[in-house]
Amino acid sequence: MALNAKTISQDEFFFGHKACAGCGGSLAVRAALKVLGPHAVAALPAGCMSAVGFNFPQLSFANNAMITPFATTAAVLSGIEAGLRVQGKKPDDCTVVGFAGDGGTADIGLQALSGAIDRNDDVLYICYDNEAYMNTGIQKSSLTPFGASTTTTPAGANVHGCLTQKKSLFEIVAAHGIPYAATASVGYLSDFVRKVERARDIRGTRYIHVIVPCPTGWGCPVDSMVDVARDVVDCGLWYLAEYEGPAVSGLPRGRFTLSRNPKTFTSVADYLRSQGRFKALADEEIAQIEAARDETWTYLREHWA
Ligand SMILES: Cc1ncc(C[n+]2csc(CCOP(=O)(O)OP(=O)(O)O)c2C)c(N)n1
Ligand code: SF4
Ligand SMILES: [Mg+2]
Repeated sequence: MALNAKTISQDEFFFGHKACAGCGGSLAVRAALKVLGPHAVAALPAGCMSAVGFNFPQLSFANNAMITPFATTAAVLSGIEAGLRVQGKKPDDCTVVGFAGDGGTADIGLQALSGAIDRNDDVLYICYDNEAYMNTGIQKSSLTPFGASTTTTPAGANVHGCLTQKKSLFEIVAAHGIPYAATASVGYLSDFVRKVERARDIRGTRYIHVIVPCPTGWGCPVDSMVDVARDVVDCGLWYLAEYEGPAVSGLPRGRFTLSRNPKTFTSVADYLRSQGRFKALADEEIAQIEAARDETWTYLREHWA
């Protein structure tokens, strides 16, 4: 059954945590666990969601949940899945799920994730992407976008923030031929919930990459988090898509599909100007970001629409 705002569980599985007001990451974890239910087993590496969720003796998960070393989310998921299988637990009732940040996924945890996909371990990996190492004070990761000011890419007179481009992690994961992968945003929560539900019901490795604004690190008002999470999609700097690998699509190289293909985009400048982390960007740099968006979408519309 397709879940929606009316039919999703009223039970809470992630509550009483210490996340900042307006934290997008905590909304992603909360919504995903409502879909996965009380028997899901969660693993979280070092990062904001483990820091705010495990404050002994006040633990914020109703599910079984544990913290992993920073690099090992996917390897720990593989181990939990093997243990549950030996105990005769059914994967349909007992999703093994990881919630790891962008740093924990795209940087230090990438080889463990790649290994799990290679073995096609029966686990769901959710990367909550707040575009920097937030828990340790806003350092750049390989998912920090061009132009964002962080403490390791500070905006100054000559350099206006991060000089590198955001890594295309969704495509990197898909290139493994994973059964299912998707991108999402907490600004389009029903789309995210649908993708978690879909991933729950597919066997083998599944990956969801969800954009989660962080008011503290992005420099946006706490009550605009959901709007910012919609804006990044509406202005075309983030796209909502799915990949079905050979096992699901029946096609040798799998299939990409756009979940949303807007006819027109909202203003990139308005999106960037709504956040303190981009405030040093010059008009020419914003034009450069917009041109890159157009180039990306020309490809997406040609190949994924
Ligand atoms: C091996 C190792 N290196 C560094 C750290 C310090 N550390 C803890 S959380 C964190 C930031 C995590 O960033 P991200 O994965 O993006 O999650 P976020 O904090 O943004 O939620 C770092 C660097 C650690 N715990 N272990
Ligand atoms: S710093 Fe950002 S990601 Fe971390 S708890 Fe606060 S709002 Fe959430
Ligand atoms: Mg992060």
